[in-house]
Amino acid sequence: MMRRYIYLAAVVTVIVLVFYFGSMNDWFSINNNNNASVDSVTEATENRYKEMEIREYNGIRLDPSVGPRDNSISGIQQVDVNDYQLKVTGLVNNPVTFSYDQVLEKESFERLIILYCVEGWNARVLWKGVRIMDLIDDAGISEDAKVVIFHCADGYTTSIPLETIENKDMLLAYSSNGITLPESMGFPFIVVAEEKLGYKWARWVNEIELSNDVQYKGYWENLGYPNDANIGNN
Ligand SMILES: Nc1nc2c(c(=O)[nH]1)N[C@H]1C(S)=C(S)[C@@H](COP(=O)(O)O)O[C@H]1N2
Ligand SMILES: [Mo]
Repeated sequence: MMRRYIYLAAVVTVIVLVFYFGSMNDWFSINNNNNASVDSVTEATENRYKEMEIREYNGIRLDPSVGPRDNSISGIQQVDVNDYQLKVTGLVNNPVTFSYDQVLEKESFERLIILYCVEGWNARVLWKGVRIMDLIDDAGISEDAKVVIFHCADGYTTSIPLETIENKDMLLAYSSNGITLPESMGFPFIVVAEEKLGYKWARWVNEIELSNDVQYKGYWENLGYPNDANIGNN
């Protein structure tokens, strides 16, 4: 009888030990996995920097201008600058069309601005571009224009009140972190929608339309995202 109890106790002890060390092992491997994924994220971030892209500005670290993954509605667009045109249309006195070079001839401005995406990532990037107002002024604004609708090569649209563009002196950028704007970031042009969520940062812009439709909803706005898109509202 006694032998049977000893045998049972031994079996139970072995089972307990197996579970104990087994779970410890799991615990270690979970930790190791965590370390591994932290490392691979860092490496992935590292890999996102393009050759020649500057990584620091006035002692402030810059993020890679290409985001962690592409969520564009129709993938990355390839725009040929040789037959590219940027149009200013709608409620203007005389619609104008700029070539890529004509946009680059305008006075340029450089600004360090963070892009916040609703998906939770952000990127601090040094942008260089022209004032959107300088492009619009060439067309002459009609008195009833209230909103600027940006149209893009992939059919994406988004809008920003004219007043906001004026007050913030918003830029249309052709360069990020010292290099030509990468294709994935909207080459040739991206709207630097300072203090607005990522979906206002129209990429591959090919038309700037002035409108009085203050209710206008772009692609993501139409799917329920707030039209003001202020950072912190989300
Ligand atoms: N033309 C165009 N511009 C666009 C988008 C798009 O799909 N098409 N996506 C917007 C969104 S939601 C964000 S967060 C930023 C950055 O897009 P990414 O997250 O795909 O890099 O670009 C914005 N501009
Ligand atoms: Mo986004």
